[in-house]
Amino acid sequence: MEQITYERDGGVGWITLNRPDKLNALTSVMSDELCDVLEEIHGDDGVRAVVVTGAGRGFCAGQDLTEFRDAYVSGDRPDIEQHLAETYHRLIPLIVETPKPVIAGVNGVAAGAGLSLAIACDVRVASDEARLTQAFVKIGLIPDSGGTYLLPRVVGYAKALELSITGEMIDAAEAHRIHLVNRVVPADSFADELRAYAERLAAMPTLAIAETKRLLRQALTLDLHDALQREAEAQARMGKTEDHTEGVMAFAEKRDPTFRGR
Ligand code: LHQ
Repeated sequence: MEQITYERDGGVGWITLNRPDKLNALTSVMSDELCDVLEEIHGDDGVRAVVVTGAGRGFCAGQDLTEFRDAYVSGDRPDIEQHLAETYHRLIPLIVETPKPVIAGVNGVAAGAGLSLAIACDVRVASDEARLTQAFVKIGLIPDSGGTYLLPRVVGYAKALELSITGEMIDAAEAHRIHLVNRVVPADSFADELRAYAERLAAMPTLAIAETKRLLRQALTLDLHDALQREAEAQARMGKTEDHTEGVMAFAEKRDPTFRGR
């Protein structure tokens, strides 16, 4: 792969956006590589948690604007709808809908589609040097790549609207205050804290996590009675897993459980 790296370490799959000189701005190549690796991870039972992070000082500065600038300079108007369909409309659902927990390791600035990428992940662990912006409006665009759908679900409608129409850059502390990131850690211990968090999730019962992701997502559009019914059906399945028996036995025997995803 040219623009990302992928490495499996124990139960954690590490995806690193790797264009540090351009703050990991997203190109079509990078998007394709991300999709390919996410599809590979989907079929790899050994991967129990996934991390997406950035090389260098940025997490992801959004769409690589040089691709568009070059076209505009030469008088072209690229088909943005087609571009979105071929890139982010493949990428974002692959992250949201994967049964595995996905952690965004927000090591530095996240802008535009880079912020959408972070909020498509299930959890955001940020360095205290990270900055976040819905940059789209600053170049006359609307929040794409899931930006209108995901951000209000994470921070609420009013804050999502404000961030989207101002393009305001916020620091990690403010992002934490509005629940845009789940935790903030000092830059010099970021790598260790991110690893510890990912390993902790990878040791959890993967079937229960997969069902929880699916149920929470579905419940956003269900009424209470339908949600209760889906919970009951899923809980019946979970009650038959080895992981559930192991959890109960470990509790009774006052030891740590070992979950196997069965
Ligand atoms: C970049 C980028 C970048 C290329 C930094 N591209 N090189 C969908 C469909 C169609 C069209 C467009 O977009 C979309 C979705 C979107 O994502 S729209 C939003 C696109 N992103 C932005 O508008 C953010 C643009 N970047 C910035 O505002 C700043 O770079 C931020 C605030 C992210 C960081 O600022 P600084 O820390 O001051 O870094 P810098 O600006 O000096 O950037 C470092 C280098 O990275 C620099 O390259 P150079 O060769 O001059 O050292 C930048 O040109 C490059 N870079 N973002 N998106």
